[in-house]
Amino acid sequence: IAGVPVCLQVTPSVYTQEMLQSTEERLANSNEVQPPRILELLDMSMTTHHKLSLVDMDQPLFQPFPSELVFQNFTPTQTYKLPLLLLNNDKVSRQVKVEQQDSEYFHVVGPEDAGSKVAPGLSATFTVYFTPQENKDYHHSLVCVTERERFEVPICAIGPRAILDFRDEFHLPVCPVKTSTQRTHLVRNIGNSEAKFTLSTQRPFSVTPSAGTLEVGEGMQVTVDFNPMTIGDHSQDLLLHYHTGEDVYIGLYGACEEVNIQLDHDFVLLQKTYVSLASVHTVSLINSSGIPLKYCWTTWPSLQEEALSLLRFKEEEEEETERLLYQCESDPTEIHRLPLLSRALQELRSQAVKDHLLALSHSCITVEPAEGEIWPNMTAQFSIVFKPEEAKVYQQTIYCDVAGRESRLPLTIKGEGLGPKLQLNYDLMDMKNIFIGDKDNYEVRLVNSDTTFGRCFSFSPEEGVVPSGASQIVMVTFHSRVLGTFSEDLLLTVTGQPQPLTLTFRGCVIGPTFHFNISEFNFGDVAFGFPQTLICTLFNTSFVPMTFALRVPGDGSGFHSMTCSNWQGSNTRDLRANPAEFTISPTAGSVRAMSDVTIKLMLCSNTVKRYRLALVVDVEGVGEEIMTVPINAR
Ligand SMILES: *[C@@H]1O[C@H](CO)[C@@H](O)[C@H](O)[C@H]1NC(C)=O
Ligand SMILES: *[C@@H]1O[C@H](CO)[C@@H](O)[C@H](O)[C@H]1NC(C)=O
Ligand SMILES: *[C@@H]1O[C@H](CO)[C@@H](O)[C@H](O)[C@H]1NC(C)=O
Ligand SMILES: CC(=O)N[C@H]1CO[C@H](CO)[C@@H](O)[C@@H]1O
Repeated sequence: IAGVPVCLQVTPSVYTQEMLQSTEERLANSNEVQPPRILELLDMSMTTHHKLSLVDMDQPLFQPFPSELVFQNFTPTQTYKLPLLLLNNDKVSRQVKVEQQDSEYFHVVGPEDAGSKVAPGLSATFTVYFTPQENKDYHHSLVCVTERERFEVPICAIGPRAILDFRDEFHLPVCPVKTSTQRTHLVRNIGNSEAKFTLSTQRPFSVTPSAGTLEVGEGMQVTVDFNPMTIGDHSQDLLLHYHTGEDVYIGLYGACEEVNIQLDHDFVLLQKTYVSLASVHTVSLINSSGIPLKYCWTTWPSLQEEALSLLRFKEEEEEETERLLYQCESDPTEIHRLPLLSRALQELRSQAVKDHLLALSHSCITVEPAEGEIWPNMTAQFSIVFKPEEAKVYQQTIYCDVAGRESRLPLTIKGEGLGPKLQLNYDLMDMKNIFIGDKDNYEVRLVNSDTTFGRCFSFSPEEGVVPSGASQIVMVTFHSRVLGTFSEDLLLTVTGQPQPLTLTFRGCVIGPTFHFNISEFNFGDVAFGFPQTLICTLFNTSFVPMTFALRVPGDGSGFHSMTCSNWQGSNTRDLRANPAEFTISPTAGSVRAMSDVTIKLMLCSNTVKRYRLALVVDVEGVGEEIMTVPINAR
């Protein structure tokens, strides 16, 4: 950028000094020599017979001095002049001239002996005149022609400039790590133009304001903040950029140290604690500093790991979003779900950020308060609350991220959860024989409680809470619809007790018991065609009602020879019908528990023969032919 001093990285004092110099002072102070820009190489055979030169091709035969002509602090309409020396760098005499360029403001006057050769090591002196019309920047360039090349010498006239009187260096107060210090400086515009500028720097420094405008003579406060995350010396440049193009660099320096703040313990052994109960232990964070310090408990050992894990979460989230988009591409009807899902993802993310702070509050070991500030001369007390959910050993390391300490302070916590000491008052119940369909109730006394399920067992209550030292009666009901022996383990699950308690029930499910008051039906000799009836009683000796059916297998299945008076008729109707000869009353029925029923069995013989049959009893739900009673007749 035109007008920028040759040395680009200037400090405020160098800039101020340069800007306040007169054109002559500036010239007197500029001693840097830079090779000019070569515009064109010429054919030397046209101009000279010394076609060889010792000067490198990337350098012109003549070196201009100064390398750049700078006019500054000028007044319009006055004329200023600067000498331009062109030094012959070659070992032979060479010619040089300055091409006259059209310019209202710049004018070059050559030496008296213009056109003659310049001896090696000597220089031709030109004078450049500058007559400005306004107080502003001017740019121009002179073109010098030697026997070998044309090169350019820039001229610039620096108009009014703003100058902010920054110091060259800002030294910030020593800062405890992860805290911040600041320094404010009043800067004034001591230049002769309005200042429009920007200020920028890099961490751990920051600056306010980041941009501003200052009229000539006005001042404003500029504050530099120092917020180091690591101990040691820190330095950065504060870049002041003027809208006229100049950059000025101000050095920022700060030292960062740790303060004496620590936990009173780095290991805590908690009391053994019963599941569902809580124990509390206190740890202290002891200050030794005179400033308030912020702290926060976390499960991440370092900022790096924290950042990594959040990054990983973010990646997962992006993958999920990509998956959804892909899904929407393949199934456009899914698109309406997208806003919904992205909202769900957002919630998930904010939850993750929350978890980062409250990570501890979800676990069995919590710290309260999880974040806050310790005031000077105070000790922060933290309650480590241990609420085990299982009977096991818990061990966890948590970290206190506190300002004033670079690394997070670890605290290892160990605790043991104790399960409830629950006992059953018996662990085996022999139920012996149980009638099918019967309901049996048993009382289980538990010295603390909770329950589980068995196939035919039901419980009351199914679950509950047993205060320590108390007992709870659990009613176990057994109701079976199938026969057979069984041995069933009932498991009692106790919250916090790793192994369930086992209570074994065993027994045998049997059918109803019953009997008749006779051992056989003996009709003896019966007359053909004359009905004869025997009466007996069916006793139910069980505690459940019984539904029965009675029949005589082998009896005729055809038309019933009900009465002997009908006999002749029926005989003539169907002799080959093989009619039923036995009539049972009732053929089926139900006997209440501990009850009886009277059974009538009538034989109306239809054949001349000896009867050796039986009355059989079927019992519903149990089986057929559970009992047989022999029938004899002739
Ligand atoms: C920090 O707090 C403790 C406890 O209140 C106090 O004894 C100590 O003096 C404080 N530290 C300093 C440096 O004042
Ligand atoms: C801390 O305590 C010390 C001793 O009691 C006292 O001299 C000092 O002023 C206190 N500092 C603050 C910031 O309160
Ligand atoms: C069986 O019971 C029936 C009806 O109650 C009765 O008539 C009969 O005498 C009883 N028989 C015997 C052997 O007790
Ligand atoms: C074994 C038993 O108690 N059986 C009973 C069946 O029912 C009759 C009638 O009520 C009783 O007399 C029996 O004692």
